Amino acid sequence: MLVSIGCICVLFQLALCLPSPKVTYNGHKVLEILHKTEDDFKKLLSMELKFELDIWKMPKHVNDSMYVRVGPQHLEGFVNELGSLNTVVSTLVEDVQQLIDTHSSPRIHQSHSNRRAVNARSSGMDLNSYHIHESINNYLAFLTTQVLPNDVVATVESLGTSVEGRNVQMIKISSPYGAPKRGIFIDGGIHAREWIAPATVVYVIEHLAYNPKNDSNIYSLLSHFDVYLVPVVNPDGYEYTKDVRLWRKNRNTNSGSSCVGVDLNRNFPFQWNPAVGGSTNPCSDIYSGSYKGSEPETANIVNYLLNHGSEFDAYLTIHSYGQMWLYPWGYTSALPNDYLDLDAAAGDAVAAIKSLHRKKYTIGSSTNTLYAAAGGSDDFAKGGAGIKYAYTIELRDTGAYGFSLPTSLIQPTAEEFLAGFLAFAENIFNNGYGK
Ligand code: 0X9
Ligand code: ZN
Repeated sequence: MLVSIGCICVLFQLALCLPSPKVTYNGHKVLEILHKTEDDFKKLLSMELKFELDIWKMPKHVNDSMYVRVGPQHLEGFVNELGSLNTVVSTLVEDVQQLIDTHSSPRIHQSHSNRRAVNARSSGMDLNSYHIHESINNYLAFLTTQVLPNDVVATVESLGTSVEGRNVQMIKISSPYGAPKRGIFIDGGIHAREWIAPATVVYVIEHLAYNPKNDSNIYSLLSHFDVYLVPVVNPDGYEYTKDVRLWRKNRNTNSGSSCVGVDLNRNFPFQWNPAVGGSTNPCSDIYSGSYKGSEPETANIVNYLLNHGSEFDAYLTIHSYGQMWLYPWGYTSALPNDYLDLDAAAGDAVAAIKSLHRKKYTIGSSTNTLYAAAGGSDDFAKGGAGIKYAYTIELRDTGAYGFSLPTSLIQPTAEEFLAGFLAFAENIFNNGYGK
């Protein structure tokens, strides 16, 4: 009996307690596929589950390129089936694992003790590395204990927990002068593998808190708005990418399926519809969930925005990659009534981005610029929570490194985003928003 209990424990541990084995992508290729007809595109999409395709970039129209990761076990079958369609196929990435190994550094755990080198204009947080979730939360807590320059105040609030019980923390950065002010909400890390998103939010937090370059635009931002930032919306997925680098969804179990996870950016409860750019299949990377707003990580943001949306003028959700500044709607090709306001503010943002490192960001509604996908957080922020200026920002790059953006590119990517954000905030302030 004792032996069998022991066995059960071992089995239990194997199933639930041991760290998941590392997944590698040896022999996985990213193919660039050009299709000639809408019908061929539909057939291509219908192959997603059969060949376990991971779509890295959707085409905007016929003859635009689609990037697809495919494993070695499916390569031949997939390419054969493509042969029956009218497509042009070329190889974009020869070996995905090599790309990951060459360009992506592991995330680091930076404790308080190695943040000792703080001075009046820095917390000592390493802004040139990717950090694990715990380090990011510790960093937020640390900021609340600091006396910050310009009387800036940092406060932290938990928006709730994830499926696996991690705390989803939000930090508010504000200047006490002229309070109360209108808010701007920024989040990152809805998609687990987009590491540059949390890294960029951390960069923005550090710069708003300490203003290390004594930037008058930051000073003016904080005299017009309070800024609320959530660096990691999907902490379970983010942690899981330590072992499965290209994981996108959260880590919820799905009843009746052995496949794990929901795409949080298909799960938001505004015009939720798996048939529009999502999926009803739990094994899909774009699974929309079993009902709208089903996921705790979605509910954390939804509840906060429903309770506080009327205090916010803007919602910015940071993703990667593609270099785009997108506004609603994602569920339809129709445009919001006030889209010209959103377009103009995005225009100022991308102009500021370009002037820093010459990087071009595309502007437009997400359906018309990228693809239709219902249940996104941006659509919810605007349509569900009534926040006027709602955007998805797809950071660098345009595909050379994709999700494996080297650490040397964190700083330029984040600093150009910050420049864009400051120009954006100035635009909306000049249009009568904010304080
Ligand atoms: O597909 C997405 O969720 C976003 N792109 S990503 O490559 N980061 O996955 C774009 C979302 C745009 N917004 C909506 N469709 N609502
Ligand atoms: Zn994303």
